[in-house]
Amino acid sequence: MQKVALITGITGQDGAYLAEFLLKKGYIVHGIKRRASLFNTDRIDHLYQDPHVSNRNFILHYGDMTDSSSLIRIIQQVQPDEIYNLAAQSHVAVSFEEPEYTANSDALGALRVLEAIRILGLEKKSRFYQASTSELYGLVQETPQKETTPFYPRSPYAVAKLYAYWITVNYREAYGMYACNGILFNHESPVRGETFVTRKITRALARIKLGLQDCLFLGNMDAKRDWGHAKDYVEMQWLMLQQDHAEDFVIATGVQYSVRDFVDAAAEELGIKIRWEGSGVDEKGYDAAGKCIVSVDPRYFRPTEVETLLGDPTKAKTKLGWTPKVTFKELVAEMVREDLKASERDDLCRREGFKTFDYHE
Ligand code: NDP
Ligand code: GDR
Repeated sequence: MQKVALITGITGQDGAYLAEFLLKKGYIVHGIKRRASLFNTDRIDHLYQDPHVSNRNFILHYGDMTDSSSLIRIIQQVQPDEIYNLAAQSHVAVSFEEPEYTANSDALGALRVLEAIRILGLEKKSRFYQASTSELYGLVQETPQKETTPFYPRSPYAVAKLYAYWITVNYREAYGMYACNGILFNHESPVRGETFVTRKITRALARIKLGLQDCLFLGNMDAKRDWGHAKDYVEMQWLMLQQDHAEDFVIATGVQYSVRDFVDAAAEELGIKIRWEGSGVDEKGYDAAGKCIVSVDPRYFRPTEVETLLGDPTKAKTKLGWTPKVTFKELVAEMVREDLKASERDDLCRREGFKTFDYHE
């Protein structure tokens, strides 16, 4: 029997990698996408199957994490063996602008899926994965952070995810459901959203290299993160649902870099050497010709910042056989390579007289 998986957030970075991974494993993959006024399926277009074809193994449904009725309907129809709850308003800075919506989709959204499983009597059939986050550690209480490290969330996003974390634990304990949290540290890829810092850097530097953009504006250059590759991390999401008992796991590389280190690494891939001057709000980066190509803009500072995160993946290594395959340098190189290709296309358009849009966020 083919296994059936349901992925919320299938149009996102992880959703796309996970869908591809599960299809390769022979799963029938269902995904929930929300209605948008433009197509929002760029990341999964290569997996698309015409709805008029029979025996499809990749099927999309309209739904929303804020709409219980859609979630119950889809789960009833799909009868999934595994549910991966990846959908979320996932941008930490945006969560300060939209705290209520973030709580609704990220905290109550998880509850709605768990309740749907319970209401439909699927507690023993549908295994549940919750996309938990290193942001739970926020103002860190211990370094490196592991499964037992106390949480101290520092944003509406992290507080919403804290609820989702504990409601997952509670449904596991209260109803005997196979429900687990993957506490994933930052993971990136060429399809990372353009407003997360890594992709913002690789995209902007590639555009600067080709003369499509003058300067990259960033916030806190001293923030440190434990960055891995999304492709590696989705495999762990699947493995967590293949165990005898549901447990929560930290997934991280155990290596930490600053935002400035990331800029330097991306610049190096492009053959740009940056000379740094100043600090804090006055920090600037100059290229060999003395042109300012990186500048701090306080608009990107967060009301409460998470300064440093470093994961200890020992439990995942021991129990899941976790070894991250992609190094930091390889991750940066892949992201730069893909953004350079996209910038070359934009450059071609520009030279042919078409205007390309330079959106700073
Ligand atoms: P993305 O932001 O790339 O994707 C989020 C997905 O959720 C998109 O498909 C988005 O749809 C969907 N979504 C957002 N709001 C709703 C809603 N109300 N109803 C239905 N769908 C919705 O995130 P990632 O792929 O990077 O992350 C996946 C999950 O893992 C998220 O929950 C994130 O918080 C968590 N996480 C991510 C980490 C990372 O470093 N990437 C680390 C730790 C946790 P649309 O495409 O229409 O916007
Ligand atoms: P994060 O990722 O907040 O860790 O959340 P992000 O890439 O947004 O920020 C990382 C760090 O870089 C600093 N920073 C900037 N960030 C952005 N976005 N834009 C900037 O210009 C900028 N300049 C500096 C930030 O202040 C921060 O310290 C991601 C998301 O994927 C979450 O959903 C996930 O839960 C966590 O990772 C783990």
